[in-house]
Amino acid sequence: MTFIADPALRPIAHKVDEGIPLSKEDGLALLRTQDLHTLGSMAQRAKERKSGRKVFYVLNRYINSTNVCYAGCKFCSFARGEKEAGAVRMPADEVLAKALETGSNFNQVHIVGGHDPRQLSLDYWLPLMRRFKATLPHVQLSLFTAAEIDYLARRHRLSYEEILRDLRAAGLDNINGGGAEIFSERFRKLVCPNKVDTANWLRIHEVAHRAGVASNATMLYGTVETHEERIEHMIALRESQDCSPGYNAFIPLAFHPDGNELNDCGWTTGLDDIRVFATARLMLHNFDHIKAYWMIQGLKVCQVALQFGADDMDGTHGSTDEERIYHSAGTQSGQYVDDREFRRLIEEAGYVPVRRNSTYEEFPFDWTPAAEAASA
Ligand code: V47
Repeated sequence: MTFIADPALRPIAHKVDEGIPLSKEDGLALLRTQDLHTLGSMAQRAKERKSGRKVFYVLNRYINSTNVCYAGCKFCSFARGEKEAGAVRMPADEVLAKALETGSNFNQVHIVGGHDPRQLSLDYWLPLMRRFKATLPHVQLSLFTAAEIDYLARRHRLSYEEILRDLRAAGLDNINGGGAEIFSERFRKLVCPNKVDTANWLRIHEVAHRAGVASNATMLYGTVETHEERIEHMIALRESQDCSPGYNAFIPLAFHPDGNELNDCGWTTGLDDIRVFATARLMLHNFDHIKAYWMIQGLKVCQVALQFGADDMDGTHGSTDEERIYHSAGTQSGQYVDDREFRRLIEEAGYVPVRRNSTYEEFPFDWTPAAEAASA
């Protein structure tokens, strides 16, 4: 390591080189440093130890199957009451038809929705998941967040073990990382009191991992959380990964303020975004991937994040009008990015683009299910 301007980062650089887990105080120093050169180079070295020169993306189809939700989270601009203007609730046939519009050359369907008393039920999801697997067997199902699984379990009076066993048997490959918000009871009481609590969020992911379902984890930052709470959130995830491995990626979610009750918090800044990516890469030594999700921080910040520890840009999304969580909250990102654009951005950042699925199996760029079937 060359010259380190911020003296607070010197002992951290040593720990990173020796593979020693970072403490809460280290995390705070990383989040607050002005020495972005050192921060970036430490995070980049940590990234390269995990994934070398690779940066991942997935050809996928993204769908919000329902925005009907009564959880009442204050950061949310997406939720609607079922009779409210703008409520969208897709019948199962429509969800499958939307995925099929994408053709067959994709490797993941990513679906999240609200706590919708009509749609969020096993009677809706289990048959739909089986139809997906019968029609598109090469497409991995990345469905629900832990908040939705908690809702399903309570609704059907099943334990997390039972519900995850049923979802796995119907084809669930991966649980999305949402619903985590910030793992602080102070924060949750203020911002999302009706959502699954921290202990149960973590337990659902741990039970899922033991049932053979992989998962992601997120952190919503830029509202009323403190720096300490951000770092405690990362440490809770690190401990959960140690106790029950199965998290693939950590995804920092920058707050979007349009049209929700936390509007006064405003937008995150580019520097805060970059510090969060790098800090996450360094704190979460037992997570293989840090995802810079282009729709959330924007393609430009996400490309820079590749030099600050991120090694994944998420997916193409495969549609022109589907995403509503971030589009109802003011994102300036579009709805679709093609794989050539991912490759251009990744190569310009000095890395090698790699096509993946939800569980990070790798595919050649020109992989198609038809070509695979022909070569089998
Ligand atoms: O939990 C909602 C967030 C999450 C806002 O696993 C907001 O790859 C910012 O699960 N500003 C749901 N964030 C989305 C989700 C997700 C997102 C990206 C990647 C993955 C993955 C999963 O969306 C919620 C909440 O934290 N969210 N509203 C908002 N205004």
